[in-house]
Amino acid sequence: MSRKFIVAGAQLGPIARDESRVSAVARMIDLMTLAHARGARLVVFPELALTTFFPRWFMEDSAEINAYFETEMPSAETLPLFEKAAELGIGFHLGYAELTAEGRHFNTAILVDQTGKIVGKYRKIHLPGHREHEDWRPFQHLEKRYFEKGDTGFRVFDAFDGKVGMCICNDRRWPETWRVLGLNGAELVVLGYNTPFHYPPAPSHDHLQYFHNELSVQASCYQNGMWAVSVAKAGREEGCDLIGGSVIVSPLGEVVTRATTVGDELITATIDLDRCAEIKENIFAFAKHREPEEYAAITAPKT
Ligand code: CDT
Repeated sequence: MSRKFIVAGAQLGPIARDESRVSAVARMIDLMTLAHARGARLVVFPELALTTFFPRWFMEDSAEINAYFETEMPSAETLPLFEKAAELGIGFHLGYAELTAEGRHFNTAILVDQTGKIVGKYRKIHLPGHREHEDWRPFQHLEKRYFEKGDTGFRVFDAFDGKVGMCICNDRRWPETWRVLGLNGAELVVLGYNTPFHYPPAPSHDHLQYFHNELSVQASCYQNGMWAVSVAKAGREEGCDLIGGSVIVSPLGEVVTRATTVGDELITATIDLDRCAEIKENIFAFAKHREPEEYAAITAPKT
C-alpha cells in the first residue's frame, strides 16, 4: 500500500490583539477548504494560532493572561474547525495556549485525524525568552513566564498511515528534539512557529533568521530521515515583524516547497513516507551506526 499523500502548511499572517478567535478560526477554515481542494489529507497550522503572540507583552493580571488560554478543546469557538475537518475528511495540527483543569499553563499542539478526533497532544518543552519584564527590549518574549515546561515528552502517534511527531517553534532549533522523535520512529514531524525577525539579545543575527529557520529543519529531517511541515505565523503583528518561510522538507533535507509571502498562504506537497527508509536504512541506520555509549553528556544534568 502506497504511503504517498498530499500535506499542506497553512501559514497565517498577523493576528491583531483584538482579533477574535472566531475570526482566526474563519481564516483557518478558508485555508483548510483550499487544502482540501488541493487534495491534502493533513493541514498544519502555526503555534498559538488562535490569538496574537501574547508573550510579547508583560502582564501580571491572571484574568488578562488567562484570556489568551483555552480551557477546553474543542471549545464553542474552535468547534467549527473540527466540524469542517470532519466534513471534508482532512486532518489538522493546531497550536494553542492550554490552561488545564488543575490551573497549569502550557504551549500546546494537537494532532486531529480525518474524522475530527484528537489523536495526539504535545506540550512545548524548549521555552525561549525570559520571566520578568526587561525594559531594554523593544518587545518582550515571556514564554518562560506564561508557560510551564511541557510534560508530554516527544511522543510519536500512529496517524495518516505513518508515525507522526510534533514539536513547537523553539524546539526546532534543538537537535535533541528531532533525535528523540527519530528514535521514537517519527516519519513526519509537524510544527508551527512565531519567530520575530528581530532578536534583541543579538541583533547582528537578524539577517540570518530565515537561514537558521531552514537550516534547523533541513538538517534535522536529513539526520533523522523524516519529513517535516513547518509553518509560521508571519508578518507585522502589533508592530513586531514575524518571519514567514513556512516549508515542507523531505527526509533528504530538501525544501520541497516554501511560502513566498508573510500573509495567510497555503503551501502543499506530495510526501511519501516510504522514502524515509532511504535515510533510516542507510546513512543514518540508527541500530547499525549510532554509538550511544559516547553520548552520555547529552542527557547529563545541565550545569
Ligand atoms: N515562539 C518561539 O519559540 N520563538 C522563538 C524565538 C526565539 S527568541 C526568544 C524561536 O525560536 O523562534
